[in-house]
Amino acid sequence: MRLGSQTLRRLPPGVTRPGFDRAAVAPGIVHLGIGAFHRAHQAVYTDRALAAGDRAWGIVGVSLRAGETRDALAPQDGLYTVAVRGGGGETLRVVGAISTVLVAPEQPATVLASLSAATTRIVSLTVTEKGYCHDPATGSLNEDHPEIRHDLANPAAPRSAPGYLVAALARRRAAGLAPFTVLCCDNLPANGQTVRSVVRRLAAFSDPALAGFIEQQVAFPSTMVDRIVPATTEADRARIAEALGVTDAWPVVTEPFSQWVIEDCFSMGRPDWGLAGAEFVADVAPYETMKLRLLNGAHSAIAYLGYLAGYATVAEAMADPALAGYVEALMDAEVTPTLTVPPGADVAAYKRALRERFRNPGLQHRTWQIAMDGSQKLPQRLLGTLRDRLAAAAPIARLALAVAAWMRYVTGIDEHGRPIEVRDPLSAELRRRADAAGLVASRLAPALLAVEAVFGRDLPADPRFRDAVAAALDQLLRRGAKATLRATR
Ligand code: CS2
Repeated sequence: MRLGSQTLRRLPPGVTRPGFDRAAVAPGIVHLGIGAFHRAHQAVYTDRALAAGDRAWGIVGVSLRAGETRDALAPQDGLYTVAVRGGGGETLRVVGAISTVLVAPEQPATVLASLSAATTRIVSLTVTEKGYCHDPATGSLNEDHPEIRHDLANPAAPRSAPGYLVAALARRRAAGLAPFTVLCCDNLPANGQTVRSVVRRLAAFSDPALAGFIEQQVAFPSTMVDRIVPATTEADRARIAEALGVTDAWPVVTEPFSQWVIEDCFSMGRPDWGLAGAEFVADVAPYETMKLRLLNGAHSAIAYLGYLAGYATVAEAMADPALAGYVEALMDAEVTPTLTVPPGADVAAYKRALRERFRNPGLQHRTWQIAMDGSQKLPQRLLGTLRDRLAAAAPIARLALAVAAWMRYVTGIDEHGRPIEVRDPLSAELRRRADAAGLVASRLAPALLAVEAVFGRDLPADPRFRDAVAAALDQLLRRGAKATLRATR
């Protein structure tokens, strides 16, 4: 038997169900990128707001690529389970906020119609860093990106997330409808402004007046989103089915912690996400920098060093005292001094909680998963911190080691000579450069530092940075990650 509207009442009493009549909910949000993170984060906040009575904020999910989420959720009437795993075991909640899932490559016209509907007041996005087709080092639109080239040639039949936003905003403007709010929920720096500039730039090619309209009339609130959501495994599915008494083909597994800080500027209203703990503030920047640099910066360092050291998950890596000691020192000595602390925040407690979260034994968060798309992640997670440290003439050895571990990882060969499946939009270029340089730090480091889309021009020009990265890479190549970490703390 399958999870769905008809089987909801058969669920065991301990499972939380949607606290509202789903038939009475009208769609108000279109969400682009209906992956696990959205379903464990924003959809849960919306589910709670719907349960509190405001029924105008149902979610229409959109996949910009494959149809697997639609195929799994359609037979379940959009219902799925959020399994929260922490020290105290596992709790299950069935979320009812998502009414439909559309698959853009199969039904582009339906997606555009949905984005252009008068009832759509918010378009939110979790399309990952690379989904914005921007240059990670500068944040500006990458006009050579294959999807952007396609969308420039076919503005009314787009493929990219920015292309869909531009096409839908153009339609709304032509129809005299107010523009929706664009709510970016990806881990980009100044994510609202970044997405605004990408979308405005893309619009400017086909319609300069539309670009001006986007600049002046469309709200792009910035957000800080935080919840660790590893990819769901077969073992998760089996365990959750057992506990539910019905099959859920598409559950998500996450941690108890959840945070959402949002700049409160919405042009067509918003759900009362505050009921579920979202914080509305005037300036998200300090929250976002703290999160990107401490959590995500440490995550990427753990991913590359941990993977190289032979650890499959973050929790396993954190059980190595040398790695855990390095992470603590990285945060305390090199990241914390660069932060502007958000009002009322206790950074020491935040870091303690982070290390606890990384150790959560209930989560199987693969180092390989976090290692993905490093070219798109490094700038906001590690390189901004490095720039601040260099400007302050402060030590950077630990940050440089994380960058060197990324370099070692993208060679595609692990410490035992086995292949690494490197997933990254730049993987081919990175591999080409690494192969040409060979596993010699004095050649490999400069070859990869020359990737301008990641490092810009300033960092490779700074001898302090160049030398620190080359020295760390040399250690990694000679001694391996484990021994390097033992010597680094
Ligand atoms: C992780 C993030 O996969 C990754 O790169 O660092 O997904 C991380 O788990 C979230 O940002 C936590 O909020």
